[in-house]
Amino acid sequence: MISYLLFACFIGLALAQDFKPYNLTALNLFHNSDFNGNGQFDRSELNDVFQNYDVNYDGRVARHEYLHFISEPLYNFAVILFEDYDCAPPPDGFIDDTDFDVYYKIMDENQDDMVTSDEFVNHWIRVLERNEALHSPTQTTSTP
Ligand SMILES: [Ca+2]
Ligand SMILES: [Ca+2]
Ligand SMILES: [Ca+2]
Repeated sequence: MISYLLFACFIGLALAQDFKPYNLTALNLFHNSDFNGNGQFDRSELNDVFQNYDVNYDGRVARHEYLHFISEPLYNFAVILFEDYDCAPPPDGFIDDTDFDVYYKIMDENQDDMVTSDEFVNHWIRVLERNEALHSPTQTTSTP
């Protein structure tokens, strides 16, 4: 099975264009993450998304494994995203099933144990808006 990397999708989109409009970016991300095509983001698909980051196959994704895939323009955004994913207290620098359980609940707005496409999209719009300064292409360090 061909797994798509959550962030590889992001990077592909970033290279092609801005993340805006966020709703379209989030919808693209949903389609690339809905592996079984049932129109919902299943809990198991959260594992699928991160599977390819787990370079040494120990069932968890270390910070360096995750950041290894991220190139410079989005590095700072990726650092924040990793902290978001490492959400089961206490943060331990690894993303594993305990973190996925918590993160899935965060995405699941109405708490019915299923993340719909709308919930997925709304979640990612919020994430993109919250971190706009970290991924906006208008951010430059050049001086006039
Ligand atoms: Ca699905
Ligand atoms: Ca963790
Ligand atoms: Ca739900």
